[in-house]
Amino acid sequence: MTQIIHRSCPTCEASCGLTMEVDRERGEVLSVKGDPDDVRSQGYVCAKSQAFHHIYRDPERLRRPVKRVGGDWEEVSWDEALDAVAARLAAVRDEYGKDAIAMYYGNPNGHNFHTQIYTQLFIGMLDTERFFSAGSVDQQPKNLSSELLYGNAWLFPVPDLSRTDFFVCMGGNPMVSQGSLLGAPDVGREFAALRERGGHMVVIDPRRTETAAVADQHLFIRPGTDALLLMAWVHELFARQAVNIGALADRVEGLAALEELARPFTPEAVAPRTGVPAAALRALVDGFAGAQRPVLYGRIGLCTQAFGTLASWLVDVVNLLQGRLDEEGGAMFARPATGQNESRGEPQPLQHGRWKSRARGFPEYMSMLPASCMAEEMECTGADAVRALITVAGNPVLSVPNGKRIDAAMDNVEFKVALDIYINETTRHADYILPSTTQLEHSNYDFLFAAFAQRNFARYSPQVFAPEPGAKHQHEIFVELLARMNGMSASDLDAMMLDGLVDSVLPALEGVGKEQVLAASAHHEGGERLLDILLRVGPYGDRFAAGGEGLNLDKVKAQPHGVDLGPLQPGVLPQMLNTQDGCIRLLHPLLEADIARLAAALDEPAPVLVLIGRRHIRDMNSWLHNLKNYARGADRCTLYMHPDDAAGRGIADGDVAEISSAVGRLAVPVEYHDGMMPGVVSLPHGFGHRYPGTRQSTASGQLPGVSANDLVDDDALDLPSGTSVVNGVAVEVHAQP
Ligand SMILES: Nc1nc2c(c(=O)[nH]1)N[C@H]1C(S)=C(S)[C@@H](COP(=O)(O)OP(=O)(O)OC[C@H]3O[C@@H](n4cnc5c(=O)[nH]c(N)nc54)[C@H](O)[C@@H]3O)O[C@H]1N2
Ligand SMILES: Nc1nc2c(c(=O)[nH]1)N[C@H]1C(S)=C(S)[C@@H](COP(=O)(O)OP(=O)(O)OC[C@H]3O[C@@H](n4cnc5c(=O)[nH]c(N)nc54)[C@H](O)[C@@H]3O)O[C@H]1N2
Ligand code: SF4
Ligand SMILES: [Mo]
Repeated sequence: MTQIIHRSCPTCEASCGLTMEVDRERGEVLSVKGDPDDVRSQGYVCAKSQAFHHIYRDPERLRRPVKRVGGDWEEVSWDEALDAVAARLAAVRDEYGKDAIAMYYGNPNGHNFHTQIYTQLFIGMLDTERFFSAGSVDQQPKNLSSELLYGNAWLFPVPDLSRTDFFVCMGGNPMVSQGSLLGAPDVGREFAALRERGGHMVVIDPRRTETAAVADQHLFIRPGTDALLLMAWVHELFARQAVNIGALADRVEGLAALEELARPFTPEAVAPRTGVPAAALRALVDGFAGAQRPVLYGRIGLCTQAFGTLASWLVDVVNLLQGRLDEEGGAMFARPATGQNESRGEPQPLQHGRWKSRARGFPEYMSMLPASCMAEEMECTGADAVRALITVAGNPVLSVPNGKRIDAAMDNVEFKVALDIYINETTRHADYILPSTTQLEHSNYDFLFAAFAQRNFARYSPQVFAPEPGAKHQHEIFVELLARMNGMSASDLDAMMLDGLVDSVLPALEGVGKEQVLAASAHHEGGERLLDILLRVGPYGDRFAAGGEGLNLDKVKAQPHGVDLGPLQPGVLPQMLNTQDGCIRLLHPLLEADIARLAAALDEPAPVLVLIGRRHIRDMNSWLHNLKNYARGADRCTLYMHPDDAAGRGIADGDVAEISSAVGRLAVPVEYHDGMMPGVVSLPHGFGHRYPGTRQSTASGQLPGVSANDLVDDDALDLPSGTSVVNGVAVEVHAQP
């Protein structure tokens, strides 16, 4: 029998609403379409909306644990696999210490509510100093900037696209990525509406991107120089006496020191490095100042570069200095129903530098070491050796700089386990692979991305198909491993989670006791019970008042198209700030030290040719390539080159050329692209499905491509945050003989 189910797409941050026609008995998805009644996306979907049910169906996806036997794989029972893995991990920990276990955490974890809520438990109990994640090839500079400015590493200002009249986009390509840290289904519609109401849109990017194509103006910038451009913008604001903070003025500290630090960065001084003429920058500053509701937005191109933290921080500073932070049409703060953006009362000290990596002594940030340090840590020997590696929904061999070195270093590690659903470039090394259920087999809640969405909303997604008997959800795998490693029962650990959560919310619930919280949420199970509690304590919650107003999970579940909680509100930041004494301190020694490094960079010679990345609408990092409907079409793993750069090197359109960097060398087809800034070439990441022993025959057969990360130098880091520099990599390109 066919049934209609509404849920959100778990593939990217937009989290579009879907209408799925399914036959539950036969486990078949008959169609997936945009849900016209979804409170946010109103029917919009992109080409990847079909991805997750094809993943569910993919015959090469793992459904049961596998164990490596020589060069082959053998299916084993869950009990056998969990017992064996837990025993080995516990033995390593007991003999060599907790830091002999390394762990890498990948991006899909962020799209699964249950995994997210159990993550703290898993990471906390493993407690390894060798913890790496995709975050340090992504948003970690923004985390650091937010932690320094607002006291909450996950409190990100989002550009209020529906009300701005002047939108400046740097280092993001939302027309393809569908928006990141700005949560908007159908951003194309937002941009069209902006222009229809007479607004103006500027894109600053080393490539004339798909987003630049729908903007009023595009400015080329040399990769990695955004912090220089933005410091010059700040310089201009002080020089023009145009700093006007507005409502937050009383809370901002450090203006005089910032003015002093910005002094050397005049538009003329930075122009030779940025490639943006001083007059063009001044015109941009004029345009922004002359608009009613301007806003500046920066994304991954600003994070994963040499001055990622400074550039990310300066985006907020530029908005703040012009009164555009926490204001309508400016950079605003979402208020997710699960409460993670609310002030937590007690300011926490900055989590930075509490320990260092063994090999290069790089400081930890947010309990993590840079993913770019992973290979060298696995190369350590003796007392510092990594003896076991856990990867959780991640593919660092393709997604992390110098992936070939990671691939080789994995051979040094005696025991490896992957919590993953495919045998791919990374997991092929594992001794055991423990595959979780996939998205259709569990419920979901749009948790992380509601914290930086364009509108406040709450959205529950029901489970579509019952998992195969015995199959495990990711968080169950976490719990079962921890239980076995620590001689506890899984139910003890679940009880610990519930207890910890209830204790943490009680102080915010005057007059409500623990018993009441437990009784009122008792009809929900597992992670859903935790979700119910978070919703009820959150800013729209019913606060456990029976029959009262306010949200709880039952009410959210009753709204299959999502609950609209209204547009973002101005003036919410003071209640969200978590800094000492409630002030926004503009500067911090980490930033000041990096501004000195930035000043020194003004005089350094620039490489002749540099590499940047790009994304394609049908890709999602490295992991959708095994789906036939996304593997079709022309090769998209090509090197975009400006025709002059290519012709000058004797390379014709379509030729296979050799590209080399400090760490690697690849042969790749060149595609002429007059939208490239001269001196800049572009290659997408997530390809390179060429390793033996994987089980993704469509990926390796139909679009293997090459891995951009075989060219990216793992030595190069944004120093304050430890984020990989994947944009602005010095390369050479030669015609092949
Ligand atoms: N050069 C360059 N490198 C980059 C970037 C770039 O722009 N340029 N971007 C970076 C960014 S932003 C990111 S987020 C990272 C991504 O880096 P990663 O997260 O390491 O890589 P992915 O390719 O997303 O790998 C996802 C893995 O999760 C598995 N998986 C998918 N769904 C599930 C599931 O439901 N359960 C389990 N257990 N496993 C699952 C897949 O099989 C795959 O192995 O890449 C980064 N790397
Ligand atoms: N289709 C698709 N969508 C995705 C993903 C995907 O792989 N495919 N990945 C998802 C993930 S994990 C993330 S984190 C988001 C990322 O979302 P976005 O940040 O929008 O990602 P990109 O499309 O890589 O855009 C980065 C832009 O920065 C530019 N750039 C590179 N270097 C510089 C520089 O030095 N300065 C400036 N100003 N610009 C620079 C690039 O040319 C590119 O246009 O996308 C998500 N959405
Ligand atoms: S934009 Fe596409 S991939 Fe992203 S949530 Fe919407 S349908 Fe899914
Ligand atoms: Mo990402």
